[in-house]
Amino acid sequence: MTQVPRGRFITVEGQDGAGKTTNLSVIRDALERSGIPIVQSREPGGTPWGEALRELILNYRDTDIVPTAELLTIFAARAQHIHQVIAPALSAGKWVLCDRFTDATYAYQGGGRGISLDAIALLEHMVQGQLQPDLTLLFDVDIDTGNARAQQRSTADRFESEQASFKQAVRTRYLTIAKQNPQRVKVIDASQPLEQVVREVRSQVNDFIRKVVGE
Ligand code: T5A
Repeated sequence: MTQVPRGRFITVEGQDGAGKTTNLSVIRDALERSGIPIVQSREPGGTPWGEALRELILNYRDTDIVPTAELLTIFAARAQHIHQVIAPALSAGKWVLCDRFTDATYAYQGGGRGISLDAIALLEHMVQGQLQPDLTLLFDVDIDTGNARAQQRSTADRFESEQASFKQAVRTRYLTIAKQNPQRVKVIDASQPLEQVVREVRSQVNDFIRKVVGE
């Protein structure tokens, strides 16, 4: 019987400026060296409609956006992203590498905005069904270092403009998620020099590839 291929789903997470985007190319390179076909994407976004929503989510500033509206918009973009990009790629045996996914919703909308975990879990179930990342690299860095790095790079979006207490709550929630899901979520100490971070990222990804190939 022909074996139906099943891709794997890898996500990167962390506070703003932790170094996720910088390390995506390292992960991509490790996968490509192993001959793994990949699709790279990001959230919010990943589809033309989702990218339009991303612009609203990150940069719309004319009025206060209520947390529930923000949450629903993020899951709207995610529903389209899963339907149009993630699920078809995984079914075709490709690996999906995504810059943020639902852990970010638990961290930012749950930890940061204070929305209940039950409300997020309800939408997660509705939009994703059983779909979960197979591996998540969480780039963890203290708030001041994250702020300084994010400022180097671009003007602040709605989340980067938040108070230190919001950012601390985001970080705390991420670390809680990692503690609760030690098999899936690997914490990278992103305060280290970039060369050391890159070494750890390569090592985590190569371990994961070996594990999958050995299954
Ligand atoms: N969001 C998202 C939600 O609220 N809910 C959700 O459900 C989802 C999916 C998305 C925003 O949306 C929110 C969270 C986010 O605020 P984003 O583009 O993912 O926006 O957000 P950022 O975290 O801001 O992503 P960035 O690409 O801007 O930051 P990165 O990727 O963490 O950092 P990076 O790699 O760009 O690095 C920043 C700078 O630091 C340097 C880099 O060279 C760069 O200049 N750097 C280092 N310097 C020294 N040592 C190291 N180890 C370094 N690593 C990187």
